[in-house]
Amino acid sequence: MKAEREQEQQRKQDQEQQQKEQFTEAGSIAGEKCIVIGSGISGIGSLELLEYMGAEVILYDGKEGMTERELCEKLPLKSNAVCMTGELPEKIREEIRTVVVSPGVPVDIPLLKEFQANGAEIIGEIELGYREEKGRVAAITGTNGKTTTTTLVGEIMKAHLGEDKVFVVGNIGNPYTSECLKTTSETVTVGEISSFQLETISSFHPAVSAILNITPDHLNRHHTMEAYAAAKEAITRNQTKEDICVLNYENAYTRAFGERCPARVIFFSAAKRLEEGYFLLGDKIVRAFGGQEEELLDIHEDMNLVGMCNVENVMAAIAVGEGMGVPIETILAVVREFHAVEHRIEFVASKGGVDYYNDSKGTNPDAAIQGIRAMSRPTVLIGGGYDKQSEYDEWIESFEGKVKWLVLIGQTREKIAACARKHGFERIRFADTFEECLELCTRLAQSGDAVLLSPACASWGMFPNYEVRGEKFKEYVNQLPST
Ligand code: UMA
Repeated sequence: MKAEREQEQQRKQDQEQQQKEQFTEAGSIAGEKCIVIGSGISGIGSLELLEYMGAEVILYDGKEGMTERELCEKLPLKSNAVCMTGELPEKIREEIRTVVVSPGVPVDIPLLKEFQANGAEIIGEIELGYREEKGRVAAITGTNGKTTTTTLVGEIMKAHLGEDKVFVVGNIGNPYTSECLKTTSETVTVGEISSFQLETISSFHPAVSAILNITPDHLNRHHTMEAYAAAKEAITRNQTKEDICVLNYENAYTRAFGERCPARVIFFSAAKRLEEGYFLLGDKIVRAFGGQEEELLDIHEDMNLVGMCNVENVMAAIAVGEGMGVPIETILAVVREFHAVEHRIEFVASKGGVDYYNDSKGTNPDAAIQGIRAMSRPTVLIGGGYDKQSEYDEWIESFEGKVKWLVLIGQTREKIAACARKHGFERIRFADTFEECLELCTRLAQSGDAVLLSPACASWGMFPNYEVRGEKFKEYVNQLPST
């Protein structure tokens, strides 16, 4: 049995090495014509890496109305890439061998299908970066909690190895391709990896992975929950029993996945005493292994983060940290010092007795439920934004008398209002602009209340991303008079 496992692991390692070598060997990518689809930060990172490796790169963007001139303005100074928009010439569609896709580009668009039919390899930016990775990788996915957990794991690894030996990359906003060339056999890369990014990996192989939870999100892109869950589970695709996968015992999808996960599974639970793993017992985070239980932290005294979601994130980060070989004392010291990540249930300021919280990263109903749960005061809630075809019932049900007013903005406002009324919640107001919404919230909130921006929707359509939405919220709050 052990021999079989070793053989299987060896086979996977050889295959991975071969894939890497094929890609980076002199002559394989050097001089080859590659196309990068999407000119956001992933696209530009990929382009720079490919050019560094000697490839001839075409930068393509499918945005309607974008001109080649506008696209060229996005090129890094030294780049020789050719910029293309609109319909691609047939010759290009036929001769390209490697296509690097940005995460925001759906993998089922006709252009990608055509490249594939013509024999091109389609990879994502994460896969491209990984093929140049020289160190160990810890990778975190999940519908919610990714950014907090990834940031915390990054801090834990830095405390253990030193700042310059750790790279925190991925969906968190730092392309892997911008960091991968700096990696060595002594470095660790910590990646926040989204389902979009996992759709286009092939050899990506973390030593420790984590799937924090899987709840409905991005269904406009993945179409079904099964496809969405499968994309997340792909984080373990190349893992073996020598690797670790950290899973949430309290999430139906991740618990079931534990049965078929190719890596050694470490569970965490915020609700159940586990025989093995990390769990919450009263106010204490406890670790159980080999029949021994050990109290690690008190969630009120030793943590600066609010909400049960953050207890889960901390348990996951401890599990990943220990999986990566960091001593528990180092991990706990980092957890004690760690504060909320920007835009994730972030306390902004108290103005006129009203506490303002920025949870702009609450971009789906499940994340927004965590935002409401973390509030301990009557709350004026800002919701609405881009339509990802989410259902809002559970979010509205989680209001449970805590939400005083729901102020709605954006494309989804009518859909959310209809859903709220269906559940008997009538205290709804609409705002046409974000500014109008913020002024309205300030008028509706009384001393002792909280105002929470946790919209359950993406920001697209009103803002370039959730960060800009959160920044605007904070700017507005910070200029309010203190009394
Ligand atoms: N584009 C096309 N064709 C398409 C769709 C888009 O050409 O069919 C072009 C757009 O015109 C645009 C470019 O692609 O020029 C944008 O690419 P992108 O959307 O992949 O954006 P990037 O700037 O490269 O950012 C991406 C991630 N974006 C998405 O997944 C949508 C960032 O995650 C990530 O931080 C970054 O790579 C670095 O890894 C953001 C995000 O919203 C934060 N992620 C989702 C989430 O967290 O819910 C998954």
